Amino acid sequence: MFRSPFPDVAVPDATIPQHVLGGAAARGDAPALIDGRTGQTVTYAHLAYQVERLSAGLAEAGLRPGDVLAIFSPNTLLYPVVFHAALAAGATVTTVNALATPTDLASQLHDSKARFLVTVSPFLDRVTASQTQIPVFVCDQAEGYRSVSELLASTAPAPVVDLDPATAVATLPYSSGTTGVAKGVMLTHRNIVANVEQAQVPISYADDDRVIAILPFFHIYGLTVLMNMVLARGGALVILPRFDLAEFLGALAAHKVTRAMVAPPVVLALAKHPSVADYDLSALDVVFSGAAPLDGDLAAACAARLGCAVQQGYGMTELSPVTHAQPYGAQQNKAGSIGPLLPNTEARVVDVATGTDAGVGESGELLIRGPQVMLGYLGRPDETAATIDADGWLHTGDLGMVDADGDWYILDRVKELIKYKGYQVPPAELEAVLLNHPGIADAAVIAGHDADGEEIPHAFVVAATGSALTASDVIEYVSGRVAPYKKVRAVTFVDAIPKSASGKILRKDLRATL
Ligand code: AYL
Repeated sequence: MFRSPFPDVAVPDATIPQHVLGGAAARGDAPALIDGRTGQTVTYAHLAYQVERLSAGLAEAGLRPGDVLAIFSPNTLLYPVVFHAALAAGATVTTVNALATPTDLASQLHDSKARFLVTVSPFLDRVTASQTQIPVFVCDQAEGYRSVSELLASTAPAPVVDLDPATAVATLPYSSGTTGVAKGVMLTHRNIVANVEQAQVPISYADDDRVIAILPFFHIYGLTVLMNMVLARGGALVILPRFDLAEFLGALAAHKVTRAMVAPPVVLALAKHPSVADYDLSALDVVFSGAAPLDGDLAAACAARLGCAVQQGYGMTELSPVTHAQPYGAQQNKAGSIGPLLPNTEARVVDVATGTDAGVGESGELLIRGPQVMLGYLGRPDETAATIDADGWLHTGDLGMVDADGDWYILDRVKELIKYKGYQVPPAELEAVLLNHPGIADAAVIAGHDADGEEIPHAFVVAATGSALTASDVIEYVSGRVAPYKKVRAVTFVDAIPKSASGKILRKDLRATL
C-alpha cells in the first residue's frame, strides 16, 4: 500500500455551501464570478446573497430536502448560484451534460428521479423533446416558463436544513465507470468538502487567483476543481460558456487570468496554435491539465511557449474527482507524471492477472481509498460492489505505477471507457445504437486514435448478410442518434467480433488490430 507524502488535512463537518461559501459575505466586494465575455462581475457578498435568496425561492417553489434538482446549462454566472442554493435547501443536484440529446436528458431525469429542472432558453427545444413533466425554470427568460430571477425575488425566510454531510448526497453526476452505460455517482457533501481541502494542498489556490472556467461545471472537474475549490479560497472564476479559441485567449488576456485548468486538447491549442502569439498571457502562472493523458513533450512545448508551468492531475468522477496532482510551485514536475497522492489518500497497484500487490516501478490496476471515494452508484448495488470492494478500495480501471520519489504515472486504461477531448464516451451506448441498425449484425466500439493522437471512438462492425453498408453510413447513422462528442469517428468492417466463452467482447484483441 502507498500513502500520500503529505500530512493529513482536516475534513470539516460541513455541507458544501457552508464550507465553500461560509466566508463569502465577509469577502465583500471581492470578485467571485466574472463573465469572460462581458466582464459582468458578481462579488462574493452578492453571491452569498443570491444563494440565500434562491434557496428560499426554491423552497417556496416546493423543493424539499432530499429532492433531486437537475441543472442543464452551459457555464453561466448563475450556475454556481443555482448549485449552491439547491444544496442549501437540502436538495441533491444532478448535473446534465450541456451536449445531451433529448434521450440522454430524459434518461438522466428518470434515473435520478429529478423533481425540478433548471435550464436556459436555448436548451428548451431539447427539454421539450425529452417530454419531461417536471417543473422547469429558466436562468434567463422564456415565455411560459418561470425564471430564476423570479425565485430570487422571494421574501421567504431561507430554509434551515439539518443534514448529515457524511451521508447526504450533494451531487449526482453521471459516469459510466469501468463498464456499461452512464450511472448516477452519489457524492456526499463530505466527499466534495474533503476533495476541496485535499486537492488544495498541491493545487494551492490563493484569493488573488483568477481562474478561467472554460471546463463545464456539469463535469466533476469543473464542479470541484473550478467552482468549489476556487470559491472556497476567495479567488475569481472567469466564466465562459463554451470553448472558442479566440474568445478563450481574449478572456485570458483581458482578465489577467493566473490559472488555466483545462483538458489536454486545450494544452495542444496553447502549444501549437499560431494565434496564441497575438495575446498577452503574461499573467498566466499555471496551465493545469486533467481528465485524459497529457503527453510529456506537449506539456514541455506549452510551458516553453507560454513561460509558465504546465502541470497534471488525475482522478475520476467516482473520486470527487481528484486523487493526484503535481504541486504548484514545485521546482520540477516530471514529464508525464500525475504527481503524488493527495493527502488522506491511499493507493494500491494490483497485478491485473494475479491480484497481487505490485511494488515501486511495477504497473498494475490503481486502487484508491480515501474520503473522496463515492457513496456508490444510485440504485445499482451490484455495480457499486463491483467497483468498491469490501475493504473500501475503489478500482479505477486505470493502469498506474509509482516511482521511487512517490510520483505517479497512468500507463493505460483497462476499462471500457473511451475519452474524447476529456469527455466520457461509454462504448456500451454506441454498441446499442449500432446493433439497432438493420444492416449491422454485430458491433463493438473501442478507443482508437486520430492523426493528432487524439483518442476517438472506433467501431468494429459486422455487416449483415447482403448489406452494402459503408463506413460513412455507419458514422452518419450514429451521429444522428448521440451527443456530438460521442460520434463514431472511425469504422473497421470485420467478419466477427472476438468474444469470450461468456460472450464478453474481447476488447484487447480488437485493440491489438489497430
Ligand atoms: P472522468 N491521465 C490519464 N488518464 C486520465 C487522467 C490523466 N491525467 N485524468 C483522468 N483520466 C482518465 O470520470 C482515467 O481513465 O473524470 C480516469 O479513470 O470523466 C478517467 O479519465 C476518469 O474520467 C483533476 C482534474 C481529475 C480533472 C480530473 C478529471 C476527472 C475525470 C483530477 O485534477
